[in-house]
Amino acid sequence: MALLFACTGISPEPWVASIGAALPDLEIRVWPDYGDAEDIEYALLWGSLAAEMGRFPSLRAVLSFGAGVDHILNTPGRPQHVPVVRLVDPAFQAGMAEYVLYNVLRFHRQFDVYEDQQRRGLWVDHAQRTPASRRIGIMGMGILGSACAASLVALGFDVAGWSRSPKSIAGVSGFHGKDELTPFLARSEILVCLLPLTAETEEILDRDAFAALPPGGYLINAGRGRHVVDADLLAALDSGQLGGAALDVFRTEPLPKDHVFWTHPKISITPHIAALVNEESATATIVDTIRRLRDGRPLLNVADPARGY
Ligand code: NDP
Ligand code: OXD
Repeated sequence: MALLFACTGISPEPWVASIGAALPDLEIRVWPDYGDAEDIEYALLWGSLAAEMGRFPSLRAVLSFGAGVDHILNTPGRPQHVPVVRLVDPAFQAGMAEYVLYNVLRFHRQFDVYEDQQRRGLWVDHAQRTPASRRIGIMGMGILGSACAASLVALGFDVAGWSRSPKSIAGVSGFHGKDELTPFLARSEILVCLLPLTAETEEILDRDAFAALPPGGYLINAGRGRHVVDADLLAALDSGQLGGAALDVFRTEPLPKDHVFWTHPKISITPHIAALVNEESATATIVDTIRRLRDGRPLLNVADPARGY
């Protein structure tokens, strides 16, 4: 039986080497050279190949190569009976916390304004607020959102989180469900999106959401590009309702060269790098999942297709 590496845009060699070193008896095949389809028992998947998984009759689990599983669950034609396992790489939490802290501090301390002033040769200072007076809102209080919240609380920020179910997290004001979205947004001067992409969260960051934020608020989006209605974001930035946006994820990735986001003065862009997979820790997680399947032990971090994440 074999593992299929089916991750588009990711070089297979290091992963075949590291997983192979930990599981020397596991045969690893690389898409599209999967050989006899009946041999494929596990698939490591990233990108647009979820519908192809239907051709493997012995498939026991699909392992997402990312924390997000929208690329699998939202694909019609994927084998519905096969469990989908999220990649919960411990390195993601640290990486995402760094990305969020960097961007929160950039907006909080107005470094975006000072960068612009430098370009214009302006020597002007602006009032400095305390972290305790700055209200940060995190949409999505899961593994990544709660790690970011803890880092922001440690710096003294006034942090709130919004999730589907109620949460009680030290130092974080909890909001949950649709009814509490507007009051949550109304107190979020810097809004961080770390939601999974589901039918309920797609295009959640629209005109109404931006209008609900305090005027001059900021958006940091490291969830998915499809959380945002791009035209509404541009309108909110251009009207001044939003003071700036840091975007790591986009509807189309790579972001097309002629996309207006690239040159917008209030948008900063990173190429889906907020939290990158770490080869060592991600390999350990992938290997653990395969060992659990082999030993008949319960799987961890299985996505729930009904919830969509
Ligand atoms: P989790 O599944 O651990 O957490 C998801 C959170 O979102 C939970 O708190 C959940 O609520 C909440 N949520 C889901 N649906 C809703 C809803 N309809 N209304 C309110 N809250 C909702 O995910 P992770 O923290 O591991 O990852 C989050 C996302 O981050 C990924 O799906 C991916 O899109 C993105 N990501 C981006 C990366 C990057 O580099 N840019 C890297 C890794 C991930 P509840 O707690 O009640 O279930
Ligand atoms: C993601 C990831 O889900 O990079 O975005 O893991």
